[in-house]
Amino acid sequence: MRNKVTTLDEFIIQKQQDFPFASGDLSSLLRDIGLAAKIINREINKAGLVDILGSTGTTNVQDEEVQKLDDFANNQLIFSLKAGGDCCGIASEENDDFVPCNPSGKYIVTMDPLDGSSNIDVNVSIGTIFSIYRRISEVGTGVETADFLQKGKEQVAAGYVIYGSSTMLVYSTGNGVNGFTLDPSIGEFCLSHKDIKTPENGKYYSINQGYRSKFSKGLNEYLDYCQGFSDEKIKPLGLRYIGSMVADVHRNLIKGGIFIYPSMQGNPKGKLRLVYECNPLSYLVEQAGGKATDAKQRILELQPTELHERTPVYLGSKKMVEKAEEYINKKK
Ligand code: P6P
Repeated sequence: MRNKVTTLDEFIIQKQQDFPFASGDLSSLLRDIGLAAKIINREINKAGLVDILGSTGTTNVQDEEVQKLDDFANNQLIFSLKAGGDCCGIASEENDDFVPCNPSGKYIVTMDPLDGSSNIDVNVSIGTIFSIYRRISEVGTGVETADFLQKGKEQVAAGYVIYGSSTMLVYSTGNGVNGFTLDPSIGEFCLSHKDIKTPENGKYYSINQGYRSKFSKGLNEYLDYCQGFSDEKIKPLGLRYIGSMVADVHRNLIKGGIFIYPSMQGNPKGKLRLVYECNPLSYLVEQAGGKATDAKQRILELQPTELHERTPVYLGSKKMVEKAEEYINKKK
């Protein structure tokens, strides 16, 4: 007899019963995202077969070439969230400004609709990242910029979808992290990774070492430590860097490890965006028992000042982040 399968929708409804006074709007919003993810997954899986690979020939606010699947994912998520009616506004990596939705909605969403898009054409895992906050502006009025610039610790939910060897949706509403694997035979995300806890130590570190000449002295000393060259003489760690944040963070979340995109010469704030990449993934990592900082401050405590701002990020196994901070902040 097969074990009972718990679908994402069933799980969300079960969890909602833990909050008897919940109106169900957040549950409904999460289901809207799950639906969009299934439709995006379908397009990604046939990307090699139809003309949706490649670039649209346009660039986004990051001055990055917009891939056709980026556009499709962005439009699908916006459509699904607008149709659901629980969201009053969306901030997306693909849109210069936020997208107003239903003024009666109680929540806002920030998202990177398809992170790692440079990997789309070469069949490497990519991901969708999302964050949900209660709006701070008055329900019934137009959403405002301040709604999107809340500190990450105000998130009521966050998650990602990884389109990899299998497609998974991993999310938290503040009571732990759960992972759901898409079963294409029934078109449902099914609970497969209950209550994910990230190991407090790990054997992988993820960073683009191609930029070492631009890193600080302390960070390079940490990398020497990782490779077994320091006086601490540790067993060298494995370098795993896919160049797709969701894929690197997902592996490290499950197996243990640290993901770093640091400040560097020419890019003091690094590359990754605070509002719709680092905040949601930091929320999840903390919910799974890990740590997320900019080498000095907790990511979730940073005060955003504009939608597309960037931040250095060190996130993953708690003891690994602390070790990296020790090297980077060592008194010269
Ligand atoms: P680099 C993908 O473009 C992305 O935004 C993240 O998914 C990834 O971790 C990072 O950039 C890779 O950047 O500079 O190492 O190619």
